[in-house]
Amino acid sequence: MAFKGLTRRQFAAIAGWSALGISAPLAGSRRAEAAASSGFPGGFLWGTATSAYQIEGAVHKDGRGASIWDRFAHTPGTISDRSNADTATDHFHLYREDVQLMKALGAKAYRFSIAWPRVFPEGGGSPNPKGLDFYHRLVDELLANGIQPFATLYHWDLPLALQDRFGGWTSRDTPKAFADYAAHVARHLSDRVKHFFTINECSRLVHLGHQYGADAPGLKLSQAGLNQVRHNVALGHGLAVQALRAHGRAGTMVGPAENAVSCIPAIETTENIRAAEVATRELNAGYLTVMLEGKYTDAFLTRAGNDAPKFTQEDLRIISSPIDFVGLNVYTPDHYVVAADNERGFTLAPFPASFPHMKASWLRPGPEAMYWVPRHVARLWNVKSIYITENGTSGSDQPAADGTVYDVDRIMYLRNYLTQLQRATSEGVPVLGYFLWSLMDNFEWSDGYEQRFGLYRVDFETKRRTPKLSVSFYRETIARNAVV
Ligand code: PNW
Repeated sequence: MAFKGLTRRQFAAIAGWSALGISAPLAGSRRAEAAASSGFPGGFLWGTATSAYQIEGAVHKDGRGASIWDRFAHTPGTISDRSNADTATDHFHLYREDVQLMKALGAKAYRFSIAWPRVFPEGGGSPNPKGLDFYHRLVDELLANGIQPFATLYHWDLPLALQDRFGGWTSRDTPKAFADYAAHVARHLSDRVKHFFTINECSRLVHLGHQYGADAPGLKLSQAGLNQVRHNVALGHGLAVQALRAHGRAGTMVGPAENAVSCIPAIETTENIRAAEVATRELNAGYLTVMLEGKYTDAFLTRAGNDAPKFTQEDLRIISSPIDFVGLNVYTPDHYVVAADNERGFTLAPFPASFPHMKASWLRPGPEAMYWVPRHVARLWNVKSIYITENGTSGSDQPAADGTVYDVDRIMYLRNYLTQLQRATSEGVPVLGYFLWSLMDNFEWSDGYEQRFGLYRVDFETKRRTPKLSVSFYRETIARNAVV
């Protein structure tokens, strides 16, 4: 045959496969077909995600007001490395360079958040005339580089004035102020921003901020107080959906970006799958369930008893205002099994002490979450459009002797989660895009700068960004539209 006498390596080199890292025996036409059919759907949207307080810095620039995170981070004992995000990555000044980092990945979408205290320094009242200037510049720069902007309205940086005046999310005045802010953003940005997320992770802001005191505003409320905060946050989501519809241009699309309690079957049997699905609905009762069903589940209200939130039927109607998509942040799942003697129909299989974790001890990898969570959401609530709004991991990310950060732990993590996402899309689960958390290392809340989640390493002294090895992994994945 024609290629007789060539070694496999020479053959592969001629065929151009070695440049792709494909070894010759696998590169036959059957393999190519398999790769094509196991890739992501055409038009799948690849992106990265960040949030305002974690990257922007410039906290006193152009009339920005203080947020609850400014005060929290400056309170001794709150941040493990005693840092704050006054300058962070200085993205406020370096955004052009950062858009080029996205472009170098081949990413076509970017999820960022708008800092409410830049826009309304006092939370409400008169908007700051310069409040949206930075976002106008950022959005224009993204569009000029072929990157679609996806804006989150609230990623936890509540204007401090609202906390001091009303008690923040403990009061129904905050959801109302949030709707006014959403309306203002819609009027000014929806000519160019088509996709908005309302609130990032209602669940974490409720629990870490108001139950455990580990996030701003650092409260430890009673069960009744906590249930009311959860309800007020959901109400804020619904009011913002309505404000975006009322004030946004035609074609404005909106949804939540929720870190759903991620329930996966410990073993993929029909019974356990059902248990995990029931658990998904029940354990997200105060978040996605009420948003998508317009009611709290009976079990949720029974368990809450006298501590149940106070609400009206009108509230439920607002909370369940129709949305265009569901955004899901996917990190650590919980494993469930069915239990015959348990009337709830599901039992949590707790993590044994030996379960592995990534650099952050809370991040226990469960790649299957990337298959099961969107699948549960699509099936339980007949959701037709889903975005994975966050997924990623921190790592130690120290440069090797040659200067490269060989973050093979992150690559392993991403490869496994994306393989499960590919499993989902190939079965028709309607996931339209994926935003990797995060573009670059940033201020990781109460972990300060000790947890690095970026594809690009940031030297926080010089603000210099350098690609980690995972940049190459993600770029290849995007280019092939398939897991590498
Ligand atoms: C998200 N969990 O938080 C946030 O949206 C980001 O701001 C944050 O930087 C990122 O994930 C990494 O932490 C989460 O325990 C924190 O499953 C904890 C969990 C999930 C998300």
